[in-house]
Amino acid sequence: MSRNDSIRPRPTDNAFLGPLEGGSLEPTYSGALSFMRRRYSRDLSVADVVVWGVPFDCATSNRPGARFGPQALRRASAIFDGDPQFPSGLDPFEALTVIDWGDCSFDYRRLDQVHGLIEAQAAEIIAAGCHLVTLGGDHSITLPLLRAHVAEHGPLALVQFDAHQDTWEDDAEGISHGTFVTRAEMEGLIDCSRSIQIGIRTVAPDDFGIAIVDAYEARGLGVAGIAQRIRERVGDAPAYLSFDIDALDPAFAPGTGTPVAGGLSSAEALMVLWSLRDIDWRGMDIVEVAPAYDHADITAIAGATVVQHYLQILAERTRG
Ligand SMILES: [Mn+2]
Repeated sequence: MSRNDSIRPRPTDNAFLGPLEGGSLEPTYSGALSFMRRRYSRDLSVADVVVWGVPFDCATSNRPGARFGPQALRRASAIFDGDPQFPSGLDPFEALTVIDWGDCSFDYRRLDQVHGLIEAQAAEIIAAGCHLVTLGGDHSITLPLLRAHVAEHGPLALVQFDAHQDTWEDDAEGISHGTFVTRAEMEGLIDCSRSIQIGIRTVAPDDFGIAIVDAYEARGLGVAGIAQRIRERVGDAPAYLSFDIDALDPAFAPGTGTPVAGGLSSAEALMVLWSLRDIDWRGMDIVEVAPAYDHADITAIAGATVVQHYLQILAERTRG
């Protein structure tokens, strides 16, 4: 190698320039930070999995700020840039082609249009045969995401990690991050008899027959017990994972809009998720990451790791 070769600049923006599969030697603090350093692309013909952001938080009841969630999750995910990953020990991108689609576009002045735009853009990605992973955003966005997934797959079992049931009364006219389950039940999007919520530690008026493993019960059951309850409930039904970061205790996820003490640890939640490799996942979202209340990226790192585990699960499934 000549001296000139050794000082020739290497591309640092893998998000635009790098391979769609394989790793990157880029620093985790430079360049355009796509999710896990995947290529920014809208070429759905090459992608197995599409990660995108929905930076919307106008349906929050308490502290806003989840609109900054996608950026924080991407930044925290840069450390997971294509090397073998824990716990599979394998590089998920050897089995899966993952692109970062960028963010959902909508006009913040037209609140009544936002859910329709989320649904339409999600539907386009899903109809192309891609598995969709969404970085939120507040929990209201799960409603249009479910509509888009159900149009393709039929009604889904909902596996919801959350401090809140999100089953408050809803007249089907407004949008709220506390009623996406109510609306999903009203619209027949979820099979409540196959659905389950984990980490609940608030009380809402209705459960629609959805099974609940509340946070204290979860602590008593332990990781294996929680995972068994989820597997027994969901069975072989096609399933959607909605992970509200406030399922975690505020000690593990302070950066969220409606924190509640007494939740899961990040290790417990990640171990449960990793135990669910045999569930027929059809899509997922991670919601309510609000970095303005975060400290040392604790919440963003936990959220990015949830998605990193989910991508490893999809990669394991591809490997067979
Ligand atoms: Mn929620």
